[in-house]
Amino acid sequence: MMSLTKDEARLWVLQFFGIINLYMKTALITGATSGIGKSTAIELAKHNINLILCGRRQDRLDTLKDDLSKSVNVHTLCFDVRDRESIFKNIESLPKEFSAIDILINNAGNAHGLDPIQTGDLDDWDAMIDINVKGLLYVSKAVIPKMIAQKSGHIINIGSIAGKEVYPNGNVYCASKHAVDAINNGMRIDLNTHGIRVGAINPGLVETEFSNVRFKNDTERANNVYKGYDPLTPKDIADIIVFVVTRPYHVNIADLVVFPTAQASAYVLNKKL
Ligand code: NDP
Ligand code: 8X3
Repeated sequence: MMSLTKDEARLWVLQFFGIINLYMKTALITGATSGIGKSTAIELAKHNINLILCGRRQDRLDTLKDDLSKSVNVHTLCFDVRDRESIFKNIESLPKEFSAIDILINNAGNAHGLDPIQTGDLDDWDAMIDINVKGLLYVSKAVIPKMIAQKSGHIINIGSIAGKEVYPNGNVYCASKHAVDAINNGMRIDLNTHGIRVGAINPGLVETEFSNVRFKNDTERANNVYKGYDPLTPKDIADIIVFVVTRPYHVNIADLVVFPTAQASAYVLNKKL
């Protein structure tokens, strides 16, 4: 028989009778299958926040759902953020208990390639603009009307130091994250009168699958990115997200840059190799 801790059992009883659900918030996280998004799901679950986990890899969503359902209600949505029809269809047909979204974490995204502008790959450029910029906009467009109707909500956009500075060969990835920076500021202004909080977290180097994607599964090159210093971990960012979403309603953390201690800017890194 499945064994539950005393706290898990108490939570289960409250959820079963629908008591606690009235007070529990729900967060939708894009890119929950890996790295920062996955860690954020794990940390938010520890704070009794129900979860809508999104990504393209259903097997990973299922495994995470199995783990986290022990403590909170979890629903999964499998879509590509480039597919706007699928996004709207999935978000509009959420089961009733997940339809009020209190927190949106716009996290899905990646870099594709690291090449000078003159030799950059057009497919990589399309991927970065379509996923990091247009994908974030589509998901936001599907969720914001719900938040406006509720007269509350909290949107956290995962930007990057690449959205504050441009580094060699970062051209289009940096452009996509500069766009996220502008969208974050624009959203906060436009949603101001609706009582919706909007803020960005802009990490420096975090060890995730990010570099594997950027270097198209060249594992050695990807691993080298994180050698010779202590990079941030996905949990470091997830802990900050927990801090941001647990501030009292009158506090909105609008824009935050977070580096590992060894990093001083997008391209100043104290590596000891
Ligand atoms: P990972 O590669 O570990 O995770 C990326 C996540 O995005 C995955 O869950 C992936 O899910 C999802 N994703 C990617 N493309 C799509 C798509 N087309 N449709 C739906 N989901 C997609 O990287 P990180 O955790 O590091 O990245 C998360 C965010 O943090 C990104 O926005 C990244 O730019 C940003 N960031 C990362 C930093 C770092 O150093 N790692 C630093 C600064 C910012 P799936 O493949 O299942 O769809
Ligand atoms: C990810 C961090 O420095 O590779 O956004 O752009 S960096």
